[in-house]
Amino acid sequence: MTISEAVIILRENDRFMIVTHIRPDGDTIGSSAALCYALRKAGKTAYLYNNPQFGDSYPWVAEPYIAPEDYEPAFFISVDMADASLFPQGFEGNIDLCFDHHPSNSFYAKNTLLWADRSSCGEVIMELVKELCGLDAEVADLLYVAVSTDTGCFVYGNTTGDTLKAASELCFAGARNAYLNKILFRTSSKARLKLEGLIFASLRYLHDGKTVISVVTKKMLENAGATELDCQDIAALPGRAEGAFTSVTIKEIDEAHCKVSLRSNGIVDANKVCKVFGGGGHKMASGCSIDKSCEEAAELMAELIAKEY
Ligand SMILES: [Mn+2]
Repeated sequence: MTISEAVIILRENDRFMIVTHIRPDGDTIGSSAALCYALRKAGKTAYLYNNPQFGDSYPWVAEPYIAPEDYEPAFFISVDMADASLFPQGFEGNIDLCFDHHPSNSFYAKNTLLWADRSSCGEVIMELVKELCGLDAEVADLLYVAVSTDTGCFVYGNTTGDTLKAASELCFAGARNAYLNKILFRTSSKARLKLEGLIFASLRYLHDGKTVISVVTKKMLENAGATELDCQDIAALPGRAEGAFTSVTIKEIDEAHCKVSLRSNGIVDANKVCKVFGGGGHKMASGCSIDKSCEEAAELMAELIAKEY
């Protein structure tokens, strides 16, 4: 389906309900809010389904668009959702139209507009908004949240010329890039900062520094006053060590269980190592659960990784 075809469908329908995915991130929230704003500007009634996890990330983005309890929608749209298993808690409807950028999209919706080569759904929704009502400063901010968060502020490997072109267009339309970058990427809770300090101070360097292991215990979280929300993306921290090929983050669940994230520069196959414990993912990023203590898990991972160099 093309953008123009999607716009025709949107113009023919009304009373939209836009659905974000479980554990909503900046892309699903920013893109949905932008679509909602644009539909309203085009004269439609539109709201976001009240995802119970909206409060966990970027609550200020979704808040103005959340549907009241008595709202009766006639047309359902999903944004940034690859599969119906990612419906938020409490949502059991069918989706009329899906906007997505995940190559793994399972085509669960009646109609799907999929741009699998784009960094974020924000890039897709931006083109839609341009045709529906044009970009203005308010929608540009929302789309900037989407595109910047899915690319780690234009740092991850999914950032392309198209991404930077989209970001440029958003800035010309009035997106407050410096202001948003400060809020989104350069501000952390005090607990998060303390936790990062504890993590960096306790990194273990093995195999001539090629392997870096971080063990994150419940005690460390307690000392930092950190909650689950303060732990987002901690698996990215040990890999920042100079000379690291492989980084392991082991998070304690209890004395006999832990969660392991493995990141690799490609020399060690992270997927192969995690499969030993029934986990998996990609060659450069994988995860698994191990029914052992953190210390035992650290030893096992170190042994397996050593064999791969
Ligand atoms: Mn996304």
